[in-house]
Amino acid sequence: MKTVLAVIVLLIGPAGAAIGQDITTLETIGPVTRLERTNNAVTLHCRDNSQVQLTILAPDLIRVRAAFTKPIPQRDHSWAIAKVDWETPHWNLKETPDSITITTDELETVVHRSPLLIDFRDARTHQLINSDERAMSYDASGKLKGIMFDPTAGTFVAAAKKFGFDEHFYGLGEKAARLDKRRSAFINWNSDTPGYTEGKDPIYQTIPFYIGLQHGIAYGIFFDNSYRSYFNFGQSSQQRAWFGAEGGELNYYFFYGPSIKKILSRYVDLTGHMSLPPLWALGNQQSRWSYYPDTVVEEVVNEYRKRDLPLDVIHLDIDYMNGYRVFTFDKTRFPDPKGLTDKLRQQGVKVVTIVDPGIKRTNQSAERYHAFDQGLEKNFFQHRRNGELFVPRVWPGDSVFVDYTLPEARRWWGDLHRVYTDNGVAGIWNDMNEPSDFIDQTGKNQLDVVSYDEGEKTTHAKNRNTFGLLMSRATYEGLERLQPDRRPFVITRAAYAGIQRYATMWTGDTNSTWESLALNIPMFTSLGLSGEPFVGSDVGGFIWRGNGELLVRSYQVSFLAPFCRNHKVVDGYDQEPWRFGKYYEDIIRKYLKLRYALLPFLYTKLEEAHRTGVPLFRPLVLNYQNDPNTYNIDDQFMIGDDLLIAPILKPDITRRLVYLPPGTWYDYWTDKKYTGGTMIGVDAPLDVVPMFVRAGAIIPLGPSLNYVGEKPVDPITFNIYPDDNGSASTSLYEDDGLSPAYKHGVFRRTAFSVRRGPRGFVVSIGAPEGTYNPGPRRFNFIVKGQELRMVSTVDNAKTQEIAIP
Ligand code: MIG
Repeated sequence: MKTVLAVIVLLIGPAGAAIGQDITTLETIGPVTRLERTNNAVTLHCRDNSQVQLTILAPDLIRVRAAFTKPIPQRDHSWAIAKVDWETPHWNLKETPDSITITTDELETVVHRSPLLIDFRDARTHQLINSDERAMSYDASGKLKGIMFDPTAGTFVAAAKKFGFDEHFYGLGEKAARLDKRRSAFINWNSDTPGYTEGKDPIYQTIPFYIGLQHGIAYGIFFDNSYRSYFNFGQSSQQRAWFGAEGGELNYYFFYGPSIKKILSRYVDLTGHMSLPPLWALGNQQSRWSYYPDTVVEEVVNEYRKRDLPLDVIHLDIDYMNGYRVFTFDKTRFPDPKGLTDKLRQQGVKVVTIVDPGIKRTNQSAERYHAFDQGLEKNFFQHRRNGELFVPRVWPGDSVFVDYTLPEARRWWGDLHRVYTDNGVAGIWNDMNEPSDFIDQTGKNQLDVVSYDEGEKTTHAKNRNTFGLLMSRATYEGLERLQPDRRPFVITRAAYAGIQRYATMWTGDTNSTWESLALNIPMFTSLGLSGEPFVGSDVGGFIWRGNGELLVRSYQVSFLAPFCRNHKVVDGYDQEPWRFGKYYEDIIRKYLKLRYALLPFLYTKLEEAHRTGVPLFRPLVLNYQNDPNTYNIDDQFMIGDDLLIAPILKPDITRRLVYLPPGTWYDYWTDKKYTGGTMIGVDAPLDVVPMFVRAGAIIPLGPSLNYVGEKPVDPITFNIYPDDNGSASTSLYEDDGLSPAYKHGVFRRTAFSVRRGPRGFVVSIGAPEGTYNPGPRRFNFIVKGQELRMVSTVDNAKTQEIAIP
């Protein structure tokens, strides 16, 4: 027995030991002795002098904050939170000798006094949604110090919840894992992990937010703690799901659905809505580590145009710089950056440059480097606790990092981007911001680095996971100031919750393997369930050598991902769409063209994500949360409510099974109808990705484009897929695609609905919402499965009906 145990421990290894840590050895919070009530909160005083504060933010949102053996601290700050001024909803409080109940219109929170256990129930049905398995815990006697990553970080705090026999877990941001996180465990500690494969953990980002779903009823928990954190969804026990962190507060927000969509909306109310990127960010993008000199960049763009492949953006990786000095251009490779961006812009192509956090340390040489000199003079760089400048080693060699927790440093960093905007650069790609350090990738070398942190002067333990968020924020706010009439486009690798306010993301250094491709889907869908809708992955994979088949199948996933960028490592085989021959190139062209045709649809869904937090790239469970068949589907996804895609994720396969949820579905390619609620077998030769449209949908398609804005979006073709009653509906969102004016109502949202009339069909176009006027254009209406079509020039400034005879 002993040897078996030893072998298991060896197999799990030290990381496993930390994740699987038995938190039942920790001390628990004392029983409630009395309470205090304010306008929006109840503070519970405990026998051990601990306090728990329950704040009622919305009928479906309660914050739980615990301080062990001390009062709730006055200071209350989080980089993730966007909204603090909640309008307190109606609520009431009931006390009995055993419990305290806080009731809103939707949620009933019951606190048992001894031991202090919290239950969340549906206020209408009193059904239990989530409950504490044991009282909130803390490591009073330092039992976990030995296995903590940073024993100086603070005291380990944890909350344990009962683990549902049929409970499923979603979200948790960027994890190299499947969609349903049931029976697995994770660590959050932003890490540079090139070539990661499924199971590698942690990777680049920390979004400590998850959604639990049991019997169709969903709740959310956002553990807003940026320390190294642990989430365990019944990995090795059927008793409990728990989360904890190596320091900081036990501070979490509880969201009640019951719908996942409602939880996501609340989550972005709390942590911020994604701002709309420019519409061209939805265009096709091409990258390489690295395209240089300028003539190679032009050659790639020319090749795209010559081959009739759409392209909107080309990325310049680290070699555009003068010796990896951020905010400079290499004078030989890029003698005239403005001339280059002007020339590319005439071909409709925008340039995005990479910007890393490492600023080359140049004080020991005679050389002057403005970014280093200014930052040093202003004292904006990170220091160790002993006052020494912190000198990590990254691409420029010995470097320094900015303390982005300093507001003035963020402003300075943002303003440094003038060299890019002045040179016509259209977007910024933030890499390496975990922050990566070649001296030591674990973070151990940075533990004594102190950040200003609003005057708290805290160490790396607290600030590592928010570094990428704050760097992106400084970049975004800088671009906003430099070009107030343009929407910033920022891409980041590392992040913390709230990142959607500032940056889009990509999933870092994947492999050109089928396994890596298959991971795209659960990663994109999970990110969407974590408040990050604008996601993408290097198309074709980053590391190792791919081939034409893999590249085609990869485009068949990414042509519908918000961020569609082909990118490749420095020493890898070329991977642009034409590199494996005409056969593959022709198929890739078909999908890129389809993406551009679908832009009116994709942009409408992107705006929905901005406004409601519901992502466009969705797991089936988001649309069908009452259908258990969807709970762990990793190889299919949906775009909005209407498109279902079942890509091929293995080589040499030309047929697969597809699950269609209940309802009627149309095959996108053949219009053949299927009845859902079952698996069907479909053919998928290399040029076909199985794709289905929900009956009742209308998919708007724009004209064929080489790039966004090449010509007016005219005509728009509405493909109508009537349901069994002959009805269908959609809405179309349009704006100028470039400026922030949409925030002030300068957009047009039009509702379209179709019904079966006595003769043919009738399209009703609703009165448009918003002040943006795209002018008259031609609308084509095609009723699928009926061979009916109608072309009409429409100025949809008013309500109207059009008959399709
Ligand atoms: O240490 O800038 O994930 O996309 O090409 C590698 C070079 C640094 C990592 C990024 C990758 C980029 C590469 N970077």
